[in-house]
Amino acid sequence: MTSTPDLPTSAPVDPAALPRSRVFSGVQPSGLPHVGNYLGAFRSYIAMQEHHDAIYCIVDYHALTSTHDGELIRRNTHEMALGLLALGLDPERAVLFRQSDRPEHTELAWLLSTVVPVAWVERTPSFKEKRRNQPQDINHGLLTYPVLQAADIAIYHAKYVPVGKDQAAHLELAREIVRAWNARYGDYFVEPAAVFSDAPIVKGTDGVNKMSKSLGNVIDIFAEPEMIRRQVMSMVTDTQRILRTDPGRPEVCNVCQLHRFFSPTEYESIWEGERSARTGCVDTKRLLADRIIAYFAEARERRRELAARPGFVEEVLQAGAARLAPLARETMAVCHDRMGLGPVPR
Ligand code: AQP
Repeated sequence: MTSTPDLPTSAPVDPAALPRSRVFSGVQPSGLPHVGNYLGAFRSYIAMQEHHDAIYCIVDYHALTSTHDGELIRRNTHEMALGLLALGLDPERAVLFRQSDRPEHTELAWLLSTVVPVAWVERTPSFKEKRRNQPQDINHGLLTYPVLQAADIAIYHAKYVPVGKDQAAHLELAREIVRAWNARYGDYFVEPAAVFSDAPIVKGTDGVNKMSKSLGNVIDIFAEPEMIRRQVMSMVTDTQRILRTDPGRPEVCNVCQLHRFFSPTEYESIWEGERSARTGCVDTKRLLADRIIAYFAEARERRRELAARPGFVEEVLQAGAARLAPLARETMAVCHDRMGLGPVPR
């Protein structure tokens, strides 16, 4: 049955406060996990597995729209899964799987695409952005990416989708798509709602753009501490603070913003140090690097332990896909029935 979620789609939501429901989200193996992924989405994945029926997916079909090195996609898929498990995703409580292990997603995407006017996908901000960022490779997959994303969510009737704010337009489109299908073939799919964290868009080290694997402006979670330090020290701060004695503006400084999450009990005094010029940008960055390294130290250790267990990640991914088989097949059977695929019923 369709249910219209009563969630605001712009405010951060406490996952524990939502009624128990099905949750789905996916991450592209187009690179390695970064702080933007973590603050914008992965924290919510982990929080939501406690109170919801959660399904998380490494969306390798999606990654093919921008990464064409097969070996790299396979390696990143493994790394992304390993990273999520190290960060606390518990395969006993949540399902973790690889998208291409459930090819029903692509079939459903095709079925859904037949209710989607081309104009809907042409106007998505992500497609326009890709047109700008990779003009040499505007493949058809980029255009239909949001339809596959709608299928990923709809196939399991997920109601809540923890994502960063960059995904807001895709989620709106997913709602429109299932509404259009339901209007044509009868109420069946759930209209999903985005769930945003209190860090819905984390800026990258350039201080301007969203932290993004493809822009290379990331702070990695699992890199060696020295690399994390280098990434943090390269961050652009308040561009109007030229001299060490100039007062800083924490509200516009990305380093200060990240301290809100990595120095939660102290960030106000850190901000005050910036405002009064008691501290300089370099001090504040050094401290942030220490905090980020310490924050993820346990996960880094856990990643090392899990990586040493041969076959572990693959077992988790395959078991996850197997658990979802009945659900995916049932959805496809209903779609076939309603859309007129297969033999005439006796
Ligand atoms: N900077 C960010 N701030 C908040 N949330 C973010 N997410 C990604 N970057 C930020 C969220 O992380 C989840 C997984 O993202 P993804 O890897 O599947 O896709 P993406 O949003 O396209 O991430 P990237 O790093 O920008 O990848 P590329 O460069 O390959 O396109 C999503 O919920 C996303 O919102």
